[in-house]
Amino acid sequence: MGEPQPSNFALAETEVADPADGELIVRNTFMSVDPYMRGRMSDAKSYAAPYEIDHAMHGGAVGEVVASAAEGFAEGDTVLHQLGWREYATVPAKDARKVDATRVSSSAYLGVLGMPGLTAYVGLLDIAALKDGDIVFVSGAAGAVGSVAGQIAKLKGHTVIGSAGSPAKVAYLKDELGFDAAFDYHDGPVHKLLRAAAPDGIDVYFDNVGGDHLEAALGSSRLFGRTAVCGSISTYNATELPPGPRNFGNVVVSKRLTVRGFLVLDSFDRFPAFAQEVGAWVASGELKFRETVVEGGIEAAPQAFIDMLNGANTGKMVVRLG
Ligand code: NAP
Ligand code: FER
Repeated sequence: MGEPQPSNFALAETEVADPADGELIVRNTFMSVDPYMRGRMSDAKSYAAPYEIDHAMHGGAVGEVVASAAEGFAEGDTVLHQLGWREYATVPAKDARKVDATRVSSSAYLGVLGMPGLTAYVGLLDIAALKDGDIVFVSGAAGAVGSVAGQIAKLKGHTVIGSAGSPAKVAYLKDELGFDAAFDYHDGPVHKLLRAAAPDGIDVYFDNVGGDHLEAALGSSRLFGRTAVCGSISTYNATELPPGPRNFGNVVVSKRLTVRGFLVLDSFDRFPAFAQEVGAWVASGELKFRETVVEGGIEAAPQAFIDMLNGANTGKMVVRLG
């Protein structure tokens, strides 16, 4: 289908009934737009069922409980749940989690303190098995996942290289997030840009982008390097299969590389460790985060999603509702 178009979306109005036993009515205050939603707009075989035509889309959201028929939840509570893409949600209480919005904006639970942050944490520490001395390369480094992955690696004492899609993002990585080197992937062939930014090579590649980034990172990997394949956003709007990394067979064997894909849903048991470690860094200000907050309500959400896929965000993109 290529790039999503505004005409792929429709806005609908419906009545919100009183909550049944065990349900909450939540007025959503922020909804998330995420790359994985592009995958759910296609019926290609995947790990998750596609969105259904003429049904509401869904995804991460935070909001305020306005009516509760569930024990443990009261009006005024701030909750995180998975029924975004709507202003009011009828949420089974078992699918809602109370969050503390007194010290950070509730939107942080959609980004640095939520699914994207956990993805960075497990991808880097568990999947890539980060160890002392590793040189780390992160693509999509100014985004929600990448900005956390790169900073965790910095906080653990590593040399970190990042790539992103604009000079402003490169400056953000170097000047604000403390990356050792960063490049704009539009400035030339990625393998040359990476070679210049990481002349000694890399040990860990956190892949958010795929395509020529993956090929370049495998080419720059040192012996026993590890790649955590988190996503391949450069291919999500492709209308035909992209070419594989052409160097795959050669370099994976000769350099004994590990290339491992993962989904955050397999690692929810790591949430407590993540919340403690990353939560402390956020609280102390050692781990910084930016959000791109789109105003304009639910009407603005489709374009925000399209713009996120095209790089309009720095850090996590969310849409403010209500
Ligand atoms: P994000 O990075 O905040 O936003 C997407 C970014 O992708 C854009 O800002 C854009 O930044 C970049 N991009 C778009 N087209 C590109 C291209 N052709 N080449 C290079 N970069 C491109 O999104 P996110 O939520 O943090 O997700 C990042 C990646 O993690 C995605 O691949 C996503 O699918 C994946 N993910 C995986 C899991 C999992 O469980 N495996 C969970 C969450 C996310 P630029 O300006 O830099 O181009
Ligand atoms: C999840 C597993 C994976 C999830 C999101 C993803 C919302 C994202 C995958 C991707 O972007 O490729 O449970 O929850």
